[in-house]
Amino acid sequence: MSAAKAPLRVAVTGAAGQIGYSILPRIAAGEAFGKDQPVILQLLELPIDKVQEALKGVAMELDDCAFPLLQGMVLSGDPNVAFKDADWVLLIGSKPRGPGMERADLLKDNGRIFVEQGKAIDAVASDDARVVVVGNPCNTNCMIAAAQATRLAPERFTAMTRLDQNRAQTQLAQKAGVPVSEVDDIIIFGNHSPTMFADFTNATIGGKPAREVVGDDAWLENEFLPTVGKRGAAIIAARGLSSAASAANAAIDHVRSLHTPGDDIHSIAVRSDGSYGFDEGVWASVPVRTTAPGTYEVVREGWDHDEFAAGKIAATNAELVEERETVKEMLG
Ligand code: NAX
Repeated sequence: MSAAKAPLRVAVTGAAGQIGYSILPRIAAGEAFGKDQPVILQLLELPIDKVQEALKGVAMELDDCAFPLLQGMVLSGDPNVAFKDADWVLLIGSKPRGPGMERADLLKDNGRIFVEQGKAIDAVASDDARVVVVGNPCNTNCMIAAAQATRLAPERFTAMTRLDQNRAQTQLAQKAGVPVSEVDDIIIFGNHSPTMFADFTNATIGGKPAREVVGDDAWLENEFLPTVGKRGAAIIAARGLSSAASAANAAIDHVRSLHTPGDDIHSIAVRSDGSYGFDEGVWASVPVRTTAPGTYEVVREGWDHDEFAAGKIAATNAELVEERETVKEMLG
């Protein structure tokens, strides 16, 4: 029998929030890192008594699940404690956009959180740490955190667009009347915002071009794209709360895909090297393949873009460049 694996230290911020509540039991059950990989959860929440008390309640429930892989928990209001020696850091916690709040204000408010947390990652996380940003605006927050953590290569910082990919996959499957497993190569390009481009032009359904199977370009351009891009708002309108179970599920998919080398191609926002026309240095979603646990390569072959697709990519790139400009004082 092989020796038991050493536990991975997994830090999660916003651990008493909606997504935290959905994701923690799944990590502890082995869904992200494997059924033979023990974990220690290092949970960060705001240093406010009521919130820390709620975090204790979450930890009590995790205890009550008696997960064999859960080898310990650290609860803290201090990122320098929660990120200590962390192998993976999931940055989920951030401030929600309030009524009447401008996107630029949200960028700046949340940007400050990611400056502080990026510094703490730089100071105390494992040399081999991987950082996944879910808290919005996640692409630019990821850029801010990476800018502070110069000890770690920026390629170790990724942001989540997997929920958008999953949403797009289901919309195409439902339109074609096939199971989701028939839909392949649907990749999100650009920002996690309504400007994202869910690239139906290269997707396939049952091995055939999605465009050919759907046979309705007007639907793809005028209904499919806005449905995927504005799905978060539609969930809020219907549920009265933002997506949580599906967001946690997508974060599990993101981490599992990034932790598991293989031929699968998935959407992740990574530091742009200029591929697909994105400005170098913004965090843009592109197709990636995992080459070693936590390490990816951008897939460059196979995704050709016509004029329509190139226009969509240019628009989402322009938004990412503008966001970078808005937070430029946080990047030093
Ligand atoms: P909640 O408001 O339920 O939970 C957020 C938690 O973060 C709260 O418990 C809060 O106390 C905590 N928090 C705030 N500032 C913190 C800090 N500085 N350090 C540690 N904890 C802090 O939000 P939830 O629904 O869990 O969503 C979390 C984030 O995910 C939001 O920013 C949201 O916009 C973002 N999302 C991102 C998605 C994506 O696809 N990338 C989709 C889902 C979600 O909307």
